[in-house]
Amino acid sequence: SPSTSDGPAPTQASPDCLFCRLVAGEVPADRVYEDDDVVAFRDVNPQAPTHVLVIPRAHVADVGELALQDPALVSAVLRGVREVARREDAASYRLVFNTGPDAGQSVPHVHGHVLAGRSLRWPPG
Ligand code: DGP
Repeated sequence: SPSTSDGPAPTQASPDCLFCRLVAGEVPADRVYEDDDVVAFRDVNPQAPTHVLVIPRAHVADVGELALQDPALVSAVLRGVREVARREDAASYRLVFNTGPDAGQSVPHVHGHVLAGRSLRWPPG
């Protein structure tokens, strides 16, 4: 395996993972898009008029691990992001993958934040 992760294989749901439970329907979510590979749902604590999280159904800790373990799934996540932006009628949006605790990653299941619907400042806090 090219992975250095100690975590589970990317196709196995992790029973203690909040976002795996959300994918399984055990945690309610306001889904805006889903397909065979990804689920997109509104963030519970929105930071913009559009704030949607796009996640792979498979459990992978962060976007770097996803790139190592399943590059095609990175593309699937990005296509999901594009589809969310289209459905939200967002010509402009910001895509954020907080990675690691010092960057504010609080859920260790990779999630891209799609932020839109207001003017977004740079640099982010
Ligand atoms: P991060 O801090 O980058 O790991 O982002 C995690 C995001 O997940 C945070 O913005 C809040 C959101 N979140 C946490 N728990 C839930 C949940 O149960 N449902 C939904 N919809 N969002 C959640």
